[in-house]
Amino acid sequence: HDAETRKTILITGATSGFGRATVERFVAAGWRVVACGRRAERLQALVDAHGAENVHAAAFDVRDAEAMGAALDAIPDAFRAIDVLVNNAGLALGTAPAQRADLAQWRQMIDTNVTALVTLTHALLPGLIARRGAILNVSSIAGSYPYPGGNAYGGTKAFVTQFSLGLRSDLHGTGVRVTSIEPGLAETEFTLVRTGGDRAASDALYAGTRPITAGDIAETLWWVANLPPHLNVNRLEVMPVSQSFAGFQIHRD
Ligand code: NDP
Ligand code: 8X3
Repeated sequence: HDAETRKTILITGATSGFGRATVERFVAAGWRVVACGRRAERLQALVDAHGAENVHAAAFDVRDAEAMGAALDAIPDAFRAIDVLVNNAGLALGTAPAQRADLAQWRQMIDTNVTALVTLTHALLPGLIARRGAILNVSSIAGSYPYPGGNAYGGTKAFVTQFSLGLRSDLHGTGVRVTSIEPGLAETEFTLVRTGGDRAASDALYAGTRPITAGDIAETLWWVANLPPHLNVNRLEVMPVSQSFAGFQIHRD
């Protein structure tokens, strides 16, 4: 791959699930990748597997704005011209109804899925505009369809989707593309995290369902990022065939 024509992508949440699969997909196609996440040893494993000329590890907690700024400042020159930002780091915590939910978990979801996402986007926007780049935000079907126990998580993802559409309006004429990717049931570490490490609960959710895989979403992000420059996918909702809609609940006295 010619050094002058190689593109660079920054991916948050690169230590697991969608993010890690997306690192693999873009590296395989010759892109430079800035891989972000808290678990530094997992980022180092990506560097070891693909080479320091292809992957730069940026280990930081996205909720820590100072750490984020320091990590961005420390990006080596070869990786600084970021063409695509994938805002993927995120989590759900808990499935309890709002009246029994843990406020600290709500705040962690908002800090991670919303505040960190806008902070990183704000920091990278000038460069993305200069390069006519792209922003790919990982939202969720939970932002469009409420379900019991989805409360604050769904709220954060509704924000991600609407923020993405608003970015499109503001970036009108800049050539910057913005997409809200809205996956449904996908097997990653998502449910392990949501349940506080309950492997049996995670396995039970996905059992027999043929869920979306991390590779499926990596391939989707690859497709969106590599469309001809005159095309923008505004929103993209993806479900496994095994998932669909059902009705409202009705309370009777
Ligand atoms: P995983 O749990 O497998 O991956 C989540 C990633 O987010 C990890 O790499 C984790 O890295 C990173 N992350 C979480 N908190 C922080 C933090 N404070 N600072 C830095 N990085 C953080 O789940 P998925 O791959 O499924 O999730 C990726 C995105 O997809 C999320 O935004 C999720 O909401 C969304 N999504 C998931 C669906 C699913 O069913 N799986 C469906 C729809 C959307 P580390 O822990 O190393 O920091
Ligand atoms: C993850 C999908 O339906 O579990 O965002 O909330 S769902």
